[in-house]
Amino acid sequence: MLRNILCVGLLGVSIVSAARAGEPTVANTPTDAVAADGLFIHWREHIIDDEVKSGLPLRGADGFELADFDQDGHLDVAVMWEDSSHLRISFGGDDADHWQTVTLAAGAEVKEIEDGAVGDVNGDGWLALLVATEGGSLLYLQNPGEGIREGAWERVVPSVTSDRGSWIRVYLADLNRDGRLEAIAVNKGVTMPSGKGSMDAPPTPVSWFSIGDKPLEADAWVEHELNRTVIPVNARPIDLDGDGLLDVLYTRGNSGEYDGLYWLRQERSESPQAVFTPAREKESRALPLPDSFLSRAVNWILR
Ligand SMILES: [Ca+2]
Ligand SMILES: [Ca+2]
Ligand SMILES: [Ca+2]
Ligand SMILES: [Ca+2]
Repeated sequence: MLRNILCVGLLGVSIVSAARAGEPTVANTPTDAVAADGLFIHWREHIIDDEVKSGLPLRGADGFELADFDQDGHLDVAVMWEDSSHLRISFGGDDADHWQTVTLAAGAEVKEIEDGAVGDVNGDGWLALLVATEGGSLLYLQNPGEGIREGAWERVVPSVTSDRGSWIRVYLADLNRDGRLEAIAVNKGVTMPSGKGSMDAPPTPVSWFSIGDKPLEADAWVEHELNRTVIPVNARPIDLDGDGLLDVLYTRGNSGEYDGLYWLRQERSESPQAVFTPAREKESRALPLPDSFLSRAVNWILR
């Protein structure tokens, strides 16, 4: 045993000695990667935001969204720090090492913040943020135009998203092409610290929300269910067939035989049609048909 310890100890010393002696490491090995223009490719890291730079115990950077929030011609990065419950924006500039970072929200209102979406929700030309928090609700933060970097963004929790358990994904898209954005969000329901917990949960919805002209009013957000499943995780607005009409692509998991990949295709018709045509006549507990809607949900599909 002592001999083994000595061997391991000596090996450790020898590795350290080799590194100190300038032996090649993965990082300092000269690159042999060549771009199409004949130049060699290598990488240089720059710190945008972390605990050392900010002085804050930032933990668990998860989602991020890119946009030029202050319209200065440089991309900025909104970062969702899930474990420490921070929403911060780093404003870019000419210098790769110079970023101005502000905290937009921290603590209970962004508890376990997971995901975000960017869009000009109120139509004033400035990009806002809508975020989903696993420990709370959706939170809308409106870009003030003036004082963007002071972090004084007005905000609201859409009342229909309160007390619903965990929200895990959110998107903004103009589903009906009227020039106004709608939100698409996934209500996971149960909270699962560290990704662990019981899967024995009631179905919860994937929904879209009409927002109205005054997004800072909590009751302006009206929910419309698209789907329910046990612990839903993702549903993305995308024009899957390129016909100019946004569809919703979603995965349904944790619901047994009805798990799968589903395409909710948006269709248009000259005369009114049933708002939703399910793929099967009989569905699972994961997707109750319209007579079992939540009372606060209004409709499955766009009006
Ligand atoms: Ca910018
Ligand atoms: Ca705006
Ligand atoms: Ca719209
Ligand atoms: Ca389409």
